[in-house]
Amino acid sequence: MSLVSSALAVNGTAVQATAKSAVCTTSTWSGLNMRCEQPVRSVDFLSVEEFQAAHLDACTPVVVRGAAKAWGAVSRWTPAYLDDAIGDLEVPLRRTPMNDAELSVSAVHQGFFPVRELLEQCSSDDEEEVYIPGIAMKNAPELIDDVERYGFLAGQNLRAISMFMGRNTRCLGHMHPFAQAVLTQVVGEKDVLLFSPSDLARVYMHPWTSTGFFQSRINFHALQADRFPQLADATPWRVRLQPGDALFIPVHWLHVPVGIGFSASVTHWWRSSPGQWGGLSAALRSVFGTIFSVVSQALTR
Ligand SMILES: O=C(O)CCC(=O)C(=O)O
Repeated sequence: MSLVSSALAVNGTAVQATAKSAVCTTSTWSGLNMRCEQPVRSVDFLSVEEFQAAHLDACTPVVVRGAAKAWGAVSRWTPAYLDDAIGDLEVPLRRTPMNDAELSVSAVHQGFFPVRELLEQCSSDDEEEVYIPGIAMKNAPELIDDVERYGFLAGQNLRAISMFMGRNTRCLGHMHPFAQAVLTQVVGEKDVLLFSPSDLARVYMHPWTSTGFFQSRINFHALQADRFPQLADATPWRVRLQPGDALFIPVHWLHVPVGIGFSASVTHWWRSSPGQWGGLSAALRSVFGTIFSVVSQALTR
């Protein structure tokens, strides 16, 4: 069927990568200076203790290859299965304008549509982006048994699970002000570009006095590098996720996920503790940006 074949399609920039390769070999972010790129550490197993010491407390990402390969979601989440389960659910649609150098949520938000309609769009012959960001899994109870909990997260007080799906998805560059996250690739492949908290000053964040304080202004998907000269001094980290791979995205790390062809992912969330934060500047931005956003949203209501 056409939905399934679109699940196997790759965009023009993608090439094959083996399940073991931690660094992408694509030009997904062409125009980005990758001279000083860092690979994300890639492991086949992670104990609770090692996760805590080497990644959570050290505020450093890691990818656990095949961590979710036994999940029902990985074997069952075809477009037809998702349509049966949550086809009627109304969800937001995002699309990244490719001729704008700068992005904000208002530039990408396209309104709300039933999942069924968006899955149908994913099956069309073109390669246009169809991005369904962050469906709370509490709104998709039909799918929750397909998702499991990781052993290395034992002891973390998991707060929520979200799912992201679509075709050729292009997420805005953003960091989580307070949350720790594990992004699991369920269907298809996803490239993720990351920048550490020490690079936040070089990735052109929206002002902290705006509701987009946790987002970058840069359109990484159509990068006009000459508009953002300080980006050349930042160190990009990249990883390509295959179905079943789990990526730990530490608090305050800017990340830019790109789904290749049809893809679906799941994110587990929990609260960070201040000892795990990514430095003073990221902490101040998170605290004061959140206060500013809450107050300004309350005043405009
Ligand atoms: O996979 C995506 O498109 C977005 C995921 C994400 O940003 C996250 O899990 O924090």
